[in-house]
Amino acid sequence: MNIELVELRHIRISLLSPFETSFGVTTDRESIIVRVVADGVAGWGECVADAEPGYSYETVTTAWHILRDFLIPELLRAPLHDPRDTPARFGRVRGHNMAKATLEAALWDIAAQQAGQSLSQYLGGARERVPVGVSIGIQPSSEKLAETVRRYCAAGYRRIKIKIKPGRDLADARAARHAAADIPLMIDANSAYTLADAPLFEQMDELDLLMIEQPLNCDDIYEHHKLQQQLRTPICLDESIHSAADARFALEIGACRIINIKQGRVGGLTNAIAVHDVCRQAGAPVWCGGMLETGIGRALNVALASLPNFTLPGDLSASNRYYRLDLIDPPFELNPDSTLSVPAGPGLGVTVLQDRLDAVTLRRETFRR
Ligand code: OSB
Ligand code: MG
Repeated sequence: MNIELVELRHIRISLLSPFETSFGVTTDRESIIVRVVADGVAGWGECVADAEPGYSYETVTTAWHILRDFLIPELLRAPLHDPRDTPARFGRVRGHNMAKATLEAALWDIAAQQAGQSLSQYLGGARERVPVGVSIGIQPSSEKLAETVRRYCAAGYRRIKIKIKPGRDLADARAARHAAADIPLMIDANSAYTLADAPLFEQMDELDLLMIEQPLNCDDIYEHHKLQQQLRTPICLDESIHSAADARFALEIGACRIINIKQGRVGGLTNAIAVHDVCRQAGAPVWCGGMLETGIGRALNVALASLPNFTLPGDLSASNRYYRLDLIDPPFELNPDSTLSVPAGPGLGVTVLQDRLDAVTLRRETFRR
């Protein structure tokens, strides 16, 4: 691949409703959309870093800096044979996984198009529809939460995740359990607790949850092992896992039984596949996490989630769960069996709507070889 051009856009797009987690509230999603042209073929990528460093230390501003000053010059320096070579190519930049993943995403889109395949086919995907659920932010009250849970169940989502934070956690989990009745339910704490909260999670054990996602701090893999020993409910790690080595370590010491894979968090699709493979060998299921992506990032996630060990429903909801007007055509729609269809066209298999993208773009910078 001879990379000719890279274009960055800082975008801001309003969510249909605010999304609250233990680390903050998002009303407008800001991110970076990248377009790469190589050998005359254009590929797209979306950066999952947010405007604020609540989930990760990376932000739109740090990612822009790392992309502009280090990663893009490195990419334009010489041709690249395979998107799988990207992590090694970026090896001299420590961390900044979300910035790295952005460019790698566009390179995968290009490579799949050049091979005349959908990204899912190109990756060795095993299914045409991927099971999905919905991630519900913290609501104003437990009653409002129950109402929201019922609304999403009625819309056809057959796996519900609720966000929790210290305070109303147990009441919220109970209200959601009651509202979701016979639907698989899980909670996501986004690192808001410590081992001293083990008694709270022991009470959660009685709610028959599918899993408890990232209860403790992102650096606390060891502490998660202590908590997992005290619980029947599987722990799933999200923020703690930045590489295949992290995944292997966490599974070997029993810090979790499930891993949430986000390609942005682990530094791109190549590393995401490596995490998938480590988990598969260890007999641990994985699922595809989400970061409130637009359809551009979602199309990549859906292709990733078509790999064989993604046996649990992902945080990959329909376009209309997030945005009034998605940036792609066709938008993602929920199938009656609580799945999203994997796009079958070449590459990402979706068309980026230029006028909508222009309408949400705050700034833009182009780089040429
Ligand atoms: O922890 O999984 C998370 C969104 C932003 C940041 C972190 C998380 C989330 C979600 C939303 O849970 C998942 C989605 O995109 O639907
Ligand atoms: Mg999470």
